[in-house]
Amino acid sequence: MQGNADGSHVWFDPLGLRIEPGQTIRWINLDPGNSHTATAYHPKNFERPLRIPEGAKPWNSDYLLPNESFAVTLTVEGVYDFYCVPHEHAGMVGRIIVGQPGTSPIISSSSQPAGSEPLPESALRAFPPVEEIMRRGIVRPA
Ligand SMILES: [Cu+2]
Repeated sequence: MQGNADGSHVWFDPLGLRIEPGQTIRWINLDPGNSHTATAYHPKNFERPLRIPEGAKPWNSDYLLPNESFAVTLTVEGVYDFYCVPHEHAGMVGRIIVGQPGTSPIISSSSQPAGSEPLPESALRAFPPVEEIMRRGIVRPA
């Protein structure tokens, strides 16, 4: 988690990452001036659309102060999209692929659960393409 000095720009770095099943991801807030979250898109997190594999456990780091960190171990294969609660509209989102992308909700473009708040355009634009993550393994912000 990163941000510039006046807080006008915030981001995840890397914003796309490919891992093997069973590996652990750790987010560290390296932004000295802001709190951030790493929150899975899942109905259990504020009734957001499902954008992690069926059967995978959602996570929500809650607010991390500077230098705090949060980790999850991901075992179910597929594509996981996550966001920062206060900065989703600033496009602060990220994507992890565990193993093969398979038939994840974002791939099969299943319909939105009723009552869920759709993603803002700024967030949708920020996800690196699945093919790019598969090809490069890691995608850093431009
Ligand atoms: Cu943030």
